[in-house]
Amino acid sequence: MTNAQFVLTDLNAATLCSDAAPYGMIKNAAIVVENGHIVWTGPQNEMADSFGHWEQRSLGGRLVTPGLIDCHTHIVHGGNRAVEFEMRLNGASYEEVARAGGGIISTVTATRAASQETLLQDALPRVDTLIAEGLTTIEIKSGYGLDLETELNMLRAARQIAQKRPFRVITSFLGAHATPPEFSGREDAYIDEVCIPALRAAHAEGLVDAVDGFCEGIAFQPDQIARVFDVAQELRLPVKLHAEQLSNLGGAKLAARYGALSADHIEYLDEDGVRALAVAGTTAVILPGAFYTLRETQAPPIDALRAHGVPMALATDINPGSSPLNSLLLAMNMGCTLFRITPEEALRGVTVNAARALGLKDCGTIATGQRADLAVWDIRHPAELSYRIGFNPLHSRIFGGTS
Ligand code: DI6
Ligand code: FE
Repeated sequence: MTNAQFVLTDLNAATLCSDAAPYGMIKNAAIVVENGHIVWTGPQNEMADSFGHWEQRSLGGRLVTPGLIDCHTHIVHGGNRAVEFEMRLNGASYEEVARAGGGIISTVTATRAASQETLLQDALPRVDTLIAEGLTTIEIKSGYGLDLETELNMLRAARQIAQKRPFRVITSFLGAHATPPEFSGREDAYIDEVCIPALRAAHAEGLVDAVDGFCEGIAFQPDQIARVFDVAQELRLPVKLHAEQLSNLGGAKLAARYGALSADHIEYLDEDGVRALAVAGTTAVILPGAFYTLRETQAPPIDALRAHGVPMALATDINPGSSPLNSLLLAMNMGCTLFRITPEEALRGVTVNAARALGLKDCGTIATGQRADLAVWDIRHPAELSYRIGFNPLHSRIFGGTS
């Protein structure tokens, strides 16, 4: 439904705007929308009379939150790794799986073999599942091409999603995700000859909103990531980093040095790293789907992040290997149960702090001047979003003022 001016009435709004009331909750609220943006919100009985002449849409006492934001996904990729999953559960070792063509390189092979159209068509059902959960913004990474043409194709497919669906897409260039077989043992050459030229080409085509990397023993060392980040800086692109997922290489400190938007995974982050994130104003993105799939036992340092006031975001990390988790609501539940974050932290993690992790200032809360990206829920209390497992109480979604 499109109408340039309307008022949502009879609702409770979890605005996430302030810490004063839990969830920034406004009971018996109204939200006034004009030209795709929120122009007023507050208690309905305080609404100016002039808005009373606009179209009124009663939400029957439902709960409204900002549209949800998945700030870390690899949702565009070729093929899947279900057979590998099955092989491992039938007792195959990691080496056997790798010899049979499994692992991240099997996704690289499948992604290279796919056309841009196939990448798009394969991603759309996954995207639709997220939209049905009230998401209005998604971040999508490259990183399964690892050659110039395929990295660009992934980003083009990601951008196309925003043309096919009412969904905002933010892209991250993740050329420094893994070393492709043709550069095996020559990581530096891969960074210089493929990753950096691909970043420049993708940027020139307007395909890059941020630059990401995977700083890990099995991926790239801090000095290699730094070379990519130097180019990001030159291109005036913000950076973010997969840091401290499996070990501590000082990735968070590196990210902080570059004023990163976010440091993601961070199971092995130590207190020094937390401090560095706090000083830099970098958001910590926690990804319980990968923790769960890899049967990791070390949880991110939630207490230290809280103590140092580091904002926490929460995302799916949707990818065909370590996190085939296609539900942000389930990620919220997992964040609470596996990492002991609170339901309020989970909701802030997929709204206001997810926006922060993407450098977005016009979404993630319900406030005057924000985009009218809203999710309307058939629930009474916002904790219900994190509490149930495998249940989707979405009533309706408003994207840029359109439902
Ligand atoms: N972190 C991960 O867990 C993966 N990539 C990353 O940056 C795994 C990707 C895959 O297995 O396909
Ligand atoms: Fe990831």
